[in-house]
Amino acid sequence: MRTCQERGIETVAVFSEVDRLAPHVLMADAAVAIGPAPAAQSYLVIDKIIEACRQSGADAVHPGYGFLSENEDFAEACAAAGVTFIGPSAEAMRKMGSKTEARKTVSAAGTPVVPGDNGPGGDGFPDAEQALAAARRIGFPVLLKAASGGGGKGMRLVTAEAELAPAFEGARREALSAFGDGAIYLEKAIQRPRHIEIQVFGDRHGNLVHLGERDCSIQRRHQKVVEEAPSPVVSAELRARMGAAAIAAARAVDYVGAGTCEFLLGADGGFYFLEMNTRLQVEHPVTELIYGLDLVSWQLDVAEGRPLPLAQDPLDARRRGWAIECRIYAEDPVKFLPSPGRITHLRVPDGPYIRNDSGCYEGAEIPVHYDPMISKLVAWGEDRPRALARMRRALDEYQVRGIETNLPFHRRCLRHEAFAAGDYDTGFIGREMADRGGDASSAELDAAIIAAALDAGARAPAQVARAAEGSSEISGWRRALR
Ligand code: MV4
Repeated sequence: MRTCQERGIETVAVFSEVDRLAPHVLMADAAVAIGPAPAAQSYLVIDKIIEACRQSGADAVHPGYGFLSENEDFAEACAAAGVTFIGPSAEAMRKMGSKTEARKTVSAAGTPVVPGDNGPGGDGFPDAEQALAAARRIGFPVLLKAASGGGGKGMRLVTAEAELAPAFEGARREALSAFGDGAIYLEKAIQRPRHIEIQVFGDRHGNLVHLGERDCSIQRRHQKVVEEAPSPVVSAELRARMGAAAIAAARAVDYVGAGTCEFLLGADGGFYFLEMNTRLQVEHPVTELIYGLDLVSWQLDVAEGRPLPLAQDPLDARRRGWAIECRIYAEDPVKFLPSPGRITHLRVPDGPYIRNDSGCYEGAEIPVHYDPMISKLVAWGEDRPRALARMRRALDEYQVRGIETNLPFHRRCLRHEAFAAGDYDTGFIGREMADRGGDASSAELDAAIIAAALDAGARAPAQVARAAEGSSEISGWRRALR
């Protein structure tokens, strides 16, 4: 919506009953109610979104990150209604939506995929017996994966022959209930991988470029928590090879718009295509910051039929510095359980090269119905140590009261020796951060702030008093302590 405002384009929000006062509704020029809080009765109902377009006269839809953003039926419904879907073709989404189809398509284009077996018919194994025979050929450990999967659902690690049959049945049941498709295929399990994804962009004139990688290895239960660009372990030479592999994968489906190719990077330096996300992703700001670009603006350019604003060489020349994103979740920092409720106090960090993409404000009610992410805090620096120092400072500035957040987790993670050294993989949180969520509870943090203020006051009472005098910037607790 900010990008649209800058370009002189009017915006329309859609909202459910609990989102009447959500930031996106307040920001839009107009808003249309689409039903009750459960997404299945509002944000996921294709006909309601199309009807909102008709009512408001919207000529394009930006599908965001979740909900219908990778739904090919929605893209087709938009086309049928004469509304531009800001994204790739329904056909590209369909091919990449099936993991077995994607593996087949991109490996034919020369993109390396994890060694594995899609099954006798190319779309999963009919039974555990045939899967076992394939697993013996590939070599243990193997992963059973759902053909319609993603996000780890319907995925099982199998380390020995005897485990395969029960794991196969479990994976099939889970995949069937989650995706309505029980097709299961096999991959060799890559040990301690890093999750490296490549941002790609295509236009309707056959141009395709990449915008480097993001390292998203800091995850918990397949939910990303910290992302950075570039990756601490990707050299310019590896970036060029992974970029070329991602472009080849995108070209194989005539990709148009913003997309991301996910790769596993093994400890031995080998990389393997996992899947392609056919949308702009949550973590795109880290890419925007190191390239100095607005990727939503690029999406609008492409949707309007314009060529990509920059070719590969000038893009490569723009890269500068380092960016880190911390996803701030409304959740208990130790147990990682959602913590909905009202935000009674909010102080958002600020200062040079800090960006806070937020979905909330002081007084806002965090609903139970949706993803508990309340903001994305992003910091840029000339190099990684400076980006890290800036993020640590910003995290210390961030105050949220009324709900629990994972801020203590982030404060501890960003100070962890291995993270600071760039030495981490997808198992980092489970191994290094499992014991406790963060550095302190919010009560302990309050106590520390008060102790520090008392200490500062004891050492230099005159300066503290002078600073507090008539200053609107001095916060309440400091004034109270005078
Ligand atoms: C893998 C893997 C190791 N080997 N595939 C997890 C979600 C889905 N997108 C793919 N996932 C994985 N696939 C092979 N052949 C390890 C994971 C994985 C993972 C990947 C990226 C980020 C975090 C992860 C956490 C656990 C497992």
